Amino acid sequence: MSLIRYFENETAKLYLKKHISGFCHLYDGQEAIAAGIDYCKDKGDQIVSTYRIHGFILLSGTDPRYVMSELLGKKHGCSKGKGGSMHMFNTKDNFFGGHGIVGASAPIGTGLAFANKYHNKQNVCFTCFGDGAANQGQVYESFNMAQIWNIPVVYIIENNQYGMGTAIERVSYTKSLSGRGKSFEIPGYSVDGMDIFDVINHITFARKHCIETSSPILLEMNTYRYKGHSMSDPAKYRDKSEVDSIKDNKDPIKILKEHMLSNNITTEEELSSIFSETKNIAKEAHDFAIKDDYPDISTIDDDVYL
Ligand SMILES: Cc1ncc(C[n+]2csc(CCOP(=O)(O)OP(=O)(O)O)c2C)c(N)n1
Ligand SMILES: [Mg+2]
Repeated sequence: MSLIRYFENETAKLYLKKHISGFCHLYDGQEAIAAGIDYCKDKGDQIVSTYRIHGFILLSGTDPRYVMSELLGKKHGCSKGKGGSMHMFNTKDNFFGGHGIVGASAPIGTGLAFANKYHNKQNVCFTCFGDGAANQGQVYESFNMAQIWNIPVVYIIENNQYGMGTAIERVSYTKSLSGRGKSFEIPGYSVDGMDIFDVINHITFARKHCIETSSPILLEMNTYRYKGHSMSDPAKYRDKSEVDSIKDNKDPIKILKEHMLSNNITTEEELSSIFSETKNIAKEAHDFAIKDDYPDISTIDDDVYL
């Protein structure tokens, strides 16, 4: 979680200095979800998500330097500098991106989970999308298919309370999204997405349920994004006091830190060494990406369907 946090700090700096252009959606605040899934996933389980993927691509095992280079459109970027913030993949390690179309991860994840079933693999696909995406039609087409074809897919709604610039109350008839699978009899649970233990407990349970019943399940992770929707969003639709209050009282890193210290699981020294190690990794990624070259012009139509 601290790697993601520091990496996003460096990303924000690089964006503000205009080293990064185009869309850039940060994940700080939501770290416990990517970290919890990463902790619980079994070998062969897949993950697919939206465009808010920096946390997932980092935890997939991709070198943070190559993630940062991708954000800058540089040569060593994990999508060769052509995908940017929204389109990063590590299919070798079962991270399937990285999709700019709101709701698109739902059918893709359902398809990946179908492939697991077809090949008799005891694996699930963790299929993430946002609260805004939860109002998209393709999500419900996916729910129907998943139930009728008994597909072991864990749907994860990252409910960070906002779409692009709209609070969930303004666009969603139901504020709680855990019941969104009800018409398809998909069981749904509401999770404190800021508490890594609640995330881990529910993911563990959901994974087991999927495998044992060969059927879908839905988890609503209640979370919060600290920055604007993307780096170009001044976030005027919410008060700074709201953000500050969540940072003070619900921050996932702070919660874990306090738990570990008060239960003597770790020491201040051990934690500060983890924090300085992850901070350095993020800084190295920053420096590497700045020094990296842009892709050669001759590669402009490589990997592009023409
Ligand atoms: C089909 C489609 N419609 C609209 C957009 C523009 N758009 C990009 S992000 C976004 C909001 C999505 O919010 P949410 O699902 O809550 O995800 P979050 O950004 O909060 O992670 C919208 C409307 C898009 N990319 N795709
Ligand atoms: Mg949202």
